[in-house]
Amino acid sequence: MSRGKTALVTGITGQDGAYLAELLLGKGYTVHGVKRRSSSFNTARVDHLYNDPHEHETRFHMHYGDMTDSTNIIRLVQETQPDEIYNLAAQSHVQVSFETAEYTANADGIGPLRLLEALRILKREDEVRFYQASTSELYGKVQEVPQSETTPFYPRSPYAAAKLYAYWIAVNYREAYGIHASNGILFNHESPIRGETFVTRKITRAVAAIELGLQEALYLGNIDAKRDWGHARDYVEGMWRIVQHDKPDDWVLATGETHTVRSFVEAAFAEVGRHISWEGKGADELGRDSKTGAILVKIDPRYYRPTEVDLLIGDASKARKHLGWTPKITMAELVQEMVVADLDTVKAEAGRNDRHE
Ligand code: NDP
Ligand code: GDR
Repeated sequence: MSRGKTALVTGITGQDGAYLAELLLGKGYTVHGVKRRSSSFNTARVDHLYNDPHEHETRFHMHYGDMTDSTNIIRLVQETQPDEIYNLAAQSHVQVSFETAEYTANADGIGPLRLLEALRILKREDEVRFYQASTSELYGKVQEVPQSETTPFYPRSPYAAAKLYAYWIAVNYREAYGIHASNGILFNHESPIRGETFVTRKITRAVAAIELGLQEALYLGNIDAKRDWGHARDYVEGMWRIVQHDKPDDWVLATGETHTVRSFVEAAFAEVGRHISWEGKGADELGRDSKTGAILVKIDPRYYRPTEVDLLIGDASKARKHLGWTPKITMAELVQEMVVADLDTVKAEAGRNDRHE
């Protein structure tokens, strides 16, 4: 167990930030998380870390910050004196990046540059290890499968283009200034605390709401897209291993399995005992409950993306060999955990709404 290290984690209020904070606190780290000022509460995923009656409270600190604010970033690095920086902050929604392309470039592309420059300005290039949250979206248009560290990139969204800059600036600062900067090229990873507009969570929430009689149907875009889905808990363990590795490098973390959005839908409904039968094509396709005939899934072309990433399947053999990392949670276990959690969450929300009526 590594004791006494200090980590600065941007994006602490997001899915990965919460799992990573938990992991690092468990390993004895002091964790400084960066959160954005928001007009409503945005710390739900990490609130339990404050409330831990044991020692977490004194080793978990939150600071206001934003990836678009250079002076703030320099000050945070100076004040927290981290041994390790995990840059997880990003406008991380691919479809939203088509609407907010310039902001996404600023936060996701120039943001990491600001952190790396802070290390130079503060003359901490030799003392701090840097993790950049890179992504399988870099592969974009299919060049080869499975995708590995040597597969060429072909970004298909403003998000992926911004992350491409971040990837290469991390590589460049490693080569130019000797910074221990590593990229984790992570394939999709999900959990019960996944953001509600990503497709897996949108599906599991809808399955719960339909099962509880609170929603009629689920509207989706391209259900033929294929993704390599793992569990966030496994992937934050991989991030930590990447940073502990002596040599800074670039690493794929993936399960090596791919599934369509359609099959995720089927698996999620199966958790509540419903079987989906499909009919029609393209935007007219429907998913029916094969017992009752009720239409449970409809296509809404508004969720189609201007350019899509059709197929992701990762080859994580380098991480397996050199980091000893393998994902432990299967997709079936992931789907089950998410549906069970959403049945509870949606029920609790409905109860609260009833009391307010
Ligand atoms: P989330 O969207 O759940 O979390 C993103 C975090 O970044 C949130 O804490 C958010 O704050 C914060 N953030 C957004 N914009 C800014 C900004 N301008 N300044 C400071 N903080 C900001 O993402 P995940 O946890 O799923 O992903 C973590 C990282 O990994 C992201 O960089 C993502 O792009 C990348 N990634 C994710 C994968 C996945 O499958 N989950 C796969 C590969 C890469 P707030 O809560 O206030 O919105
Ligand atoms: P992705 O995740 O774009 O892979 O990026 P998302 O869950 O948003 O989409 C996965 C696939 O599902 C299709 N899809 C829909 N997606 C959403 N969000 N909503 C829908 O209604 C819907 N219907 C079909 C999409 O078209 C897509 O093909 C995630 C993010 O976490 C990124 O930050 C990260 O870098 C990558 O994973 C790896």
